[in-house]
Amino acid sequence: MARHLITSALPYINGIKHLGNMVGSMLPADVYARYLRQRGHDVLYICATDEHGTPAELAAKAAGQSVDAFCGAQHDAQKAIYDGFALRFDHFGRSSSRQNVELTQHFARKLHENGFIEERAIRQVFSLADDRFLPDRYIVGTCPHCGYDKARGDQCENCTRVLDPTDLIESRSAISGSAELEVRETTHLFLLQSKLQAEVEQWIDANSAEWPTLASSIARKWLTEGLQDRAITRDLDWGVPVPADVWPELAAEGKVFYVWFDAPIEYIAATKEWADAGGTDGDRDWKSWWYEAGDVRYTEFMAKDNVPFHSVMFPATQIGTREPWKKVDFLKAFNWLNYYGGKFSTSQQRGIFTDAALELLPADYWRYFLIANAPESDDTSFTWELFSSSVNKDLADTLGNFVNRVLSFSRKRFGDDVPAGAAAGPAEQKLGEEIAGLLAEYEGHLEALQFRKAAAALRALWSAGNSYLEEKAPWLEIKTDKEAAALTLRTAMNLIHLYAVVSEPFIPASAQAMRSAFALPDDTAAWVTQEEAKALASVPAGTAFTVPPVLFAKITEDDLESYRARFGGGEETAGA
Ligand code: B3M
Ligand code: ZN
Repeated sequence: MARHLITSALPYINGIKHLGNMVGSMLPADVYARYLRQRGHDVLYICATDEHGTPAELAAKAAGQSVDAFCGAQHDAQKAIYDGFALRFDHFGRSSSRQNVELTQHFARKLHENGFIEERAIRQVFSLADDRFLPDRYIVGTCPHCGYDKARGDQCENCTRVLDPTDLIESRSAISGSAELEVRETTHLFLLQSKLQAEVEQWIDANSAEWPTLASSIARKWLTEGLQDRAITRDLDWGVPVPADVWPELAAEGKVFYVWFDAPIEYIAATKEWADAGGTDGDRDWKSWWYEAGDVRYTEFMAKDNVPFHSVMFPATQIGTREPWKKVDFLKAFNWLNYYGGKFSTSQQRGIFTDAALELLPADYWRYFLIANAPESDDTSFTWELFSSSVNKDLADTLGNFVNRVLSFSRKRFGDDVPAGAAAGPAEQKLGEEIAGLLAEYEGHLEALQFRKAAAALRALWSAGNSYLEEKAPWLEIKTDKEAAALTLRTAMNLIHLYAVVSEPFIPASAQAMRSAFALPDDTAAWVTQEEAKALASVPAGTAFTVPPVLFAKITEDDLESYRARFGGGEETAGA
């Protein structure tokens, strides 16, 4: 059996993430990791905060903190939220770790030894007032094409034209607003990606056949346009320093690696962090997951804007080391989740942020909704109306109500133990066949990382229970044939147990509540086999049970109104 290595794109440190960030990376990765663990696979799910770069520096400055203190606090804040969402990382690391510094420098040394790094002098804008070089997007001015006065040095937001900072009229620093700018010469390290183009192309040809089209088409596009050599250092105080043994002058000038150079290396370094944190248990062999790891299947999760770095640039970096680093086997990419047709926006605080979401409702509501509506084949839109109808219909009515109705009715009529009743008949046999078929479908979609389809199959499993119950109508059976009613209830309770087991990847807390309704001391089942699905007899007659509190509360019209008022809704649909 293959070992499964799973990573989700590293959330950037500069603030709390919104639901769009969550659905495109960490949440589906967690669902997949949970599923594979339940199926008995050896799984390692790694994520971390991405902590370097100018935005981190500026956010720290805005918060009046040192970058170090800011990142520490923000890491903890993000981690607490992800715990709240029940994301079960094996390790949630930090790209500013010692391990990542060492490994990033190692990668750079190897690339240098193999002739893939070159020093080049470039001309860059320096701000006297800020006493620093400015990245292109921190230079603002008037667009020479359309006259927009807040155009950035890399692009004009208004007319979308790509710009060079020197194109701007009346340019000034976006940090201080100062117009005292001058162009200075500075030396940077360049990664010679052009020399790696052919090898990356070969690797893509051999490995991307089963990737989603969204991912492979982006990779192809970049390769067709041709890989450009790329500056991998920056003049910043915060980042992985250039190793002094190889580049003494640059190190003395305080150059650090560009955030996108060290961030993907953190996937590996975070695995080292995990191993180092494991003390003496000896099992945490980070290297076997990443180096000459032929038996490992590596799956990455990310939103589409991160695909170029993961499909082309990071593999180029790995290939250039001439070391046998594990490269991605399956790249699962997502489109955007929009908020009423416009963008979720961190800078404009538009949409729903993960901390606010958890204040409103338990994680399972969000987990289910987001995965069931994941933007897999297209962008999708969050609306409160869609959210509440999906929670009310699927979670409250179809699943929650079934669980509650069955258990309360049985307790009222037959007491605190699962009743025995008649032997299973044709209706139960038919139900078992149906459940087994739907379960196989569900498994197939999860294996194929088709999350919306998996959610639909799960919903169909829940619905099948409802249809069975309506058909058998134990509340009528009880009037004429107690044994028949007991059979129906026992079968329905077995469905509840099956739902608890197989729904866990989506709604872990509710699954736990459903499962612990039954006093089954030897209940270690991680998954349900086809035979077990057909038999629906894992919970035998005589098992004691309790009725759990209502699993999912319905979202009312009043709730809806207050959510809309608090978060803004349909009125601002322009694509801001
Ligand atoms: N931090 C994603 C972002 O901030 C970026 C991902 C890094 S993955 C190595 O958009
Ligand atoms: Zn313009």
